[in-house]
Amino acid sequence: MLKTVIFSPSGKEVIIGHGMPTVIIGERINPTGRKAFAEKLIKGDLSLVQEEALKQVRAGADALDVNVGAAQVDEINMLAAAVDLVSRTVDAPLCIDSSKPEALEAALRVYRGKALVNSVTAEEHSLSRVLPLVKEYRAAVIGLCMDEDGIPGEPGERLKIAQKLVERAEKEGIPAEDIVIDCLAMTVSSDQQSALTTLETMRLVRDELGVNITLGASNVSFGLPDRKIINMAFFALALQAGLNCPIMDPTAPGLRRLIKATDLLLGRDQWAMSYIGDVRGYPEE
Ligand code: THG
Repeated sequence: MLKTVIFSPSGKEVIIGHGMPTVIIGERINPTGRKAFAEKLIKGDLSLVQEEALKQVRAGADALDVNVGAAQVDEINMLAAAVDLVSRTVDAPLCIDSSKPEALEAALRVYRGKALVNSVTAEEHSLSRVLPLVKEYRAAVIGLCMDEDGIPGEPGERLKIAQKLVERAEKEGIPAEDIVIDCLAMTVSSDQQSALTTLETMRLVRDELGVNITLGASNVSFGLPDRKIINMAFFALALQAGLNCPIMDPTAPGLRRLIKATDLLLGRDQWAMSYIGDVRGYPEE
């Protein structure tokens, strides 16, 4: 099993690995679905970015996803500015999240730690543009299980895409330990088999490739009432299936504690140190 090491500019490391405690990547620096957040970014106001960075680290995030993508936002300048501000505000490694390679590059240029680049797909235009950046800036990268034909419905087909991502990265000089695979969660409101497909894909990717696994897991409950209980049930299943660095909301009530409890039950928490530390650190929850 492979270990992915990312670190902040001060050198604070976060290690992602199967059998190890789950790494929480905070998702809240993201204007998606948040009008006020997007409006501030359009004006060049990064106050909410800074606020969300502090709030999430205090809530137990191990790393932070930074995404400033929204209509009318100058993403090339704003992503670099946000990455710089967040890394001066909190001591946690960053996951740099943009669909625009130019924005990823500008942000990687200012970042002095080892980042996780979010993301590359198995589409040729993405592989050929993003992998050289990951190599040049000595980053790690999230590979999405999708290609020119979209996202396959079969776990075996998604595994083939993950294999291709690892092979292409290795050809580019990026070791498999620096590839984190996103098996992609879709909502169960439109297809009730979709969560099972994601779970089965994660098992295959872990057992066949040994690489680390992320997921934007809250996608699973879109369009349904009482989303938090669906997210929590899915998390417990997903952690057993191989998810080890979810992109999630660390401030969601109960979710971080559920992850610590599940890690303990899955033998990922030696002497229950992480679970007990969590209860001591957050006695109110
Ligand atoms: N995989 C990878 N990266 C990703 C995703 C993924 N990055 C983006 C996204 N998916 C994960 N991040 C978010 C961020 C916000 C929300 C969901 C996923 C979200 N926001 C609320 C909304 O839209 O209603 C608003 C939050 C609030 O105000 O509290 O749901 O899958 N690799």
